[in-house]
Amino acid sequence: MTQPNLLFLITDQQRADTTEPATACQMPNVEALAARGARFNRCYTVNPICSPTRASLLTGVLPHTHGMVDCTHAVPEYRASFNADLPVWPAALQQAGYHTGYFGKWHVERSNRLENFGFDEYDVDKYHQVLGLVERDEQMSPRGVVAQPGYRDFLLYGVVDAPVESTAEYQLYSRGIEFVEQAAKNPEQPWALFLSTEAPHDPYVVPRDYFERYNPADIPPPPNFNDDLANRPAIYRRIQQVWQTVEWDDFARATACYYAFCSLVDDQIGRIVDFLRESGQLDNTLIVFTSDHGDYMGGHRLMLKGIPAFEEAYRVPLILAGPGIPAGRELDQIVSLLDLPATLTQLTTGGNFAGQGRSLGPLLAGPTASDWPNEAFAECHGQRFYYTQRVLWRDNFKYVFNGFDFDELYNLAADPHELTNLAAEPAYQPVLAQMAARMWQIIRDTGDDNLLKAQYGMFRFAPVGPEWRKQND
Ligand SMILES: [Ca+2]
Repeated sequence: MTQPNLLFLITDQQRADTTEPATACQMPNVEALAARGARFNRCYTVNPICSPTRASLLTGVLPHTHGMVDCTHAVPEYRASFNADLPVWPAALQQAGYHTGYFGKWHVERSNRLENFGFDEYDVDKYHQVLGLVERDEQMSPRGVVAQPGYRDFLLYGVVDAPVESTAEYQLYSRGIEFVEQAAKNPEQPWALFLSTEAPHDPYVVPRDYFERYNPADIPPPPNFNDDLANRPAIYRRIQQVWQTVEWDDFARATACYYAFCSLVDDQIGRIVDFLRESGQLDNTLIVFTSDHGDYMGGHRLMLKGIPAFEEAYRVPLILAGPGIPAGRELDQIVSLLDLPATLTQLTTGGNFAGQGRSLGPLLAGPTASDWPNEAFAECHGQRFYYTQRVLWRDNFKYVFNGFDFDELYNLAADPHELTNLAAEPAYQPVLAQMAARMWQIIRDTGDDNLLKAQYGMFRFAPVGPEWRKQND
């Protein structure tokens, strides 16, 4: 038996609950993967937007370490610049003898020369659009746009009369099937294939037969749709203003299109899994399904993602199936996308990949791993506009350090929809101090000097400072 193949499937902007049993979103092929593998119910991204997360997935280090702290296409180099000297785990697979391919959305760095990152074959231009404000001239009905004076209309969703075969997602997966078909001719060499769809990123534009799988009238508003964001940073309310004129029925149509977009991707996943089965490769292929960040989709009366640090944007799907993965396993421990490089290097080549993440091996191996550090950490450096934000999840608590406003603290067990900010509650000051102290420890351990050295008189507003642990141990 050769080393297992790796099929790494990543979508863009897909929140975790679209793949969970309670959802109205239909992804039966992903559900089947979860049934014969493991689903992580609390996997967090390291950043709520594309490039910082994607560069962390490649390098296994936090955005401040790899330098791509904002989106490749949206900001000048001085604002976000990838450190190309860092080791990347696909290169470790290639060096271990894997035949490697990457197709679809990249957005890790600006060279788009993937031969420099361990890929034998790639195409990162053909299967996605240029992001930002997308203008499309097809006829759409229905079609949803958000209009504001002096801004170009923002296309949110649309339904087109076009066959699935015309979509970028269908074509991307056809390319992927070609790759594994070729690879099957050389069964002695393992392969690693990365397929990266732009779907279900906005605008949620879908063929009509997918839209018709959903009835917008059946989609209820999320429990936090009416959150007025009181006692949260003022910028959250300012962003919420963008959506004030959008009524729930429009959110519901957007949600139907979003779910339809997820279902369209799911059909493609079914195609490649069927091909692996027919070509006798399925049993020796580790399949990973995940996404780079989520989408509010009406949560907190927001859409898209960005500086608000709520679960809708940060919790992502993570499903693994194949060799070394126990079947039907549901894991509730807190894990991070930062854990994937070490995990997948270990599960494929058996080797180690150094980085700032952990291997999920101990969680996958045993029924319980009581010494698992049940925490995740994320950092946000803004999105076009500058902000400084750090997010720490530890057991039931979530702490958000906001360099631009006051902090947030949530008890996710008691308040899963994040309606009550506990940061100013006297009873929670010890928890707040512990969370802030742990944040500083991670900042220290990962060399985030920009924050660690911010001890000048103007910056001293965290609940406790970076020296607190030293002074209190
Ligand atoms: Ca993205």
